[in-house]
Amino acid sequence: MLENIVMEDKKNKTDLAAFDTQDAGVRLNNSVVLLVDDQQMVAEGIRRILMDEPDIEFHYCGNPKEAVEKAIEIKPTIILQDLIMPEIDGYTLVDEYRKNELTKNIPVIVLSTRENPEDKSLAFERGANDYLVKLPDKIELIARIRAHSKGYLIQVQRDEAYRALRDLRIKLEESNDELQKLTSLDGLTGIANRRRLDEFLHNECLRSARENTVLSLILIDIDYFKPYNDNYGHLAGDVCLRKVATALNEIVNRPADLVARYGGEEFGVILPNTGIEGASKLAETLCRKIRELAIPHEFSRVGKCVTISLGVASKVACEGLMPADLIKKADVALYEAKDSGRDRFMVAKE
Ligand code: GH3
Ligand code: MG
Ligand code: MG
Repeated sequence: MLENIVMEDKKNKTDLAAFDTQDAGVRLNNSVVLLVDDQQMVAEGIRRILMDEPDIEFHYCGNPKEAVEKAIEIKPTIILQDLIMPEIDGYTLVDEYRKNELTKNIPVIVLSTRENPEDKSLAFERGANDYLVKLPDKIELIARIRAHSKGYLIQVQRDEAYRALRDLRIKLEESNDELQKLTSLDGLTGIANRRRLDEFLHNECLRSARENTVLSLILIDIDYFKPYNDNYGHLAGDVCLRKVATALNEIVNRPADLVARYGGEEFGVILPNTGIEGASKLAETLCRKIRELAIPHEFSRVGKCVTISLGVASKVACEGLMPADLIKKADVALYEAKDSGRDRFMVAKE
């Protein structure tokens, strides 16, 4: 289990490391430009401006209808967008980029022939990130491409890192839940273990005192289990323990109840909100059902099959009653059941 978590953790670290060095336009110093403009002449002009820049990769789309598709394909870090084109205008395209999950955050520089404040203001209103007049000055264009690309890539990396972290946290929570379950289960029988029983009983005692409700505990011990082990062997003993545990767990089926392995061949059943009558009735059923499993036990002095003895204790846990008191009471009752012939239950005296 722990090994799995460590492995997962290593894998996630590797995933993050792989992300750090990822290519495909996600390198902080590289810009991938997509120019969308119906005029070949403009494309040629921009291509020449950018051709000496090794960190800038240039792509051109002359058909505005294919712009979004092209952007999804080449993953630009910046889009240079012409405004006036046949059929679709530049603003409509900006809307299209923003609507698409894969292109919505890509910065867009509008390339316009007009230089009046109204046009500039409209461009920003419609979602453009920047505005340049055609054909732009070389130094200005390159500087803006780099600045916008860098900002975009930082944002992409941050989003990715957040996502990886969130996934990691979810996996860790799942592993913790799994671990929590494992630490409260008994390895041999698969039912709750002593640790879980102690914790559960402690909480239920507190609740019982708080809410003034009655709480019952049944302690169970397999009769003549030592001769069973000695004669049939330890492995057969384990199989028998598993059968008894499974049966007890199946019979006690209220969600609020707990069945746990208390020790070697001893079990505990905690019954919140259950009085002595209900607990006695259940103890009787448990005793009968285990007898009816008819697990052969030639060496029992009670009969020819495996049986159990049970001690029942019940109490409103008003202040002062500790889990140990309830256990002690149930234990005394259990030994009375043993003393008076086994294969039966006894109720603790008040
Ligand atoms: P009683 O009717 O008085 O309860 O007699 P008993 O023989 O059941 O009681 P005792 O406490 O003397 O023996 C309990 C035996 O349970 C001892 C041990 O061999 C067996 N035991 C305890 N834990 C395990 C286990 O995990 N696996 C197996 N196979 N046996 C176990
Ligand atoms: Mg015992
Ligand atoms: Mg026993």
